[in-house]
Amino acid sequence: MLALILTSLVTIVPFAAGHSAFFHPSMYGFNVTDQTFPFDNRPVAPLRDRTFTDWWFHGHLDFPPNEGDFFDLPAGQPATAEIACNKGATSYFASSEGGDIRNPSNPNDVCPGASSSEAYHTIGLETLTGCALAIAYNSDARAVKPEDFTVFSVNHTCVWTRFTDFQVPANMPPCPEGGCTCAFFWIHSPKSGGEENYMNGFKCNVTGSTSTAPLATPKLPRRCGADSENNRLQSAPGNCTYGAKQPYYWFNKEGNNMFEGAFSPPVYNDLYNFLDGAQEDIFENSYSFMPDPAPNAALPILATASEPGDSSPSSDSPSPDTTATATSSSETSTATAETPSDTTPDQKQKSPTCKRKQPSSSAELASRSLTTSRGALRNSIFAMTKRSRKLQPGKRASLWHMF
Ligand SMILES: [Cu+2]
Repeated sequence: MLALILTSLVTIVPFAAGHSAFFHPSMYGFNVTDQTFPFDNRPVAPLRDRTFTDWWFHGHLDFPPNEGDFFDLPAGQPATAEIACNKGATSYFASSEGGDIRNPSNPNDVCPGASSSEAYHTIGLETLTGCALAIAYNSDARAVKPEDFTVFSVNHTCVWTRFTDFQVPANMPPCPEGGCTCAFFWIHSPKSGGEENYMNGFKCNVTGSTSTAPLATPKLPRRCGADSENNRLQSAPGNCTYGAKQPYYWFNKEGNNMFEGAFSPPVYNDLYNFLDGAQEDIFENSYSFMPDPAPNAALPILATASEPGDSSPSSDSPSPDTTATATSSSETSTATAETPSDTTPDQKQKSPTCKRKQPSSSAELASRSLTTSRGALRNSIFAMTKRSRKLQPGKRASLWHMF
């Protein structure tokens, strides 16, 4: 009987077994293999229940990139990263212990031979939760502290494609001598796998700067968006953190800055006021008015938002939409969402199995099976989400009434 129940669970919720990481020669730990540490500490190993030194920079600070290796961040343009479940699935396969495992029929395959739930902890487009790049204006990674990182670019459809564009804000100032320190962050959907953080540090450099205004001091993001899973059908724009925000440090033994439970992980999307694309409002001069967030707080005013002839921004649209307009070019960043084919021969990934949570209630199970069985609706829901983002918060809910 138990076996029967387990079998049906597996049928409903695909088993999640894979992890993904950012790969580039500029990263810390680029040449770390499963043999380097006494345990598998490859860049793709998920971070959870670790001590600070074990999760911070993935424990890879002693494995810096070679002199002169930087990940370039062209101001106002996309920086294309490679994300994969195995170094062998990236352009850097030559230094991977398993050699080239790229999918010849799909260059965007994040994890050749694996299903999407295995590779990216998603059961479809609607459970992609986004990932982020953060920056600290300090060339010395060892001197960088967690509160120094500011998220400057988000990709909501991460980690769906190997080549992932991160739009760089147009006003990014130049880095100091020796470059900046950056990191990739990702926390996946609670619907496809257990609690996991991902962090890969790397050396980066802003190119083509046209502004010298520094970044503002980053603050903690706040959960303020519509959250139907928790019966919050409306967003609370006044309760959001605007401007420069820190990345999430979650579910480790030490150094956490977010304390959400296993079924409500902090994610890089509208739920925490992380718009898709470049975070254009992270600078000291981005806002002319910035009240403390609270459910009924007044909305901040973008310094660049008011134009001659505009009605008073404070009485008008909330900042999320103002900001969305300012960053609308980032909409083009989203890579084509296509399910990678799983035709490649069985490619054994060395990733340890992710612990998958059991659904907490039959109601949740029902909603999961509903989502998975309505594959045809997926794309339209995804499109609705994108559309909903551009609407006034008050009007967003009405979009969803048909569901
Ligand atoms: Cu994983």
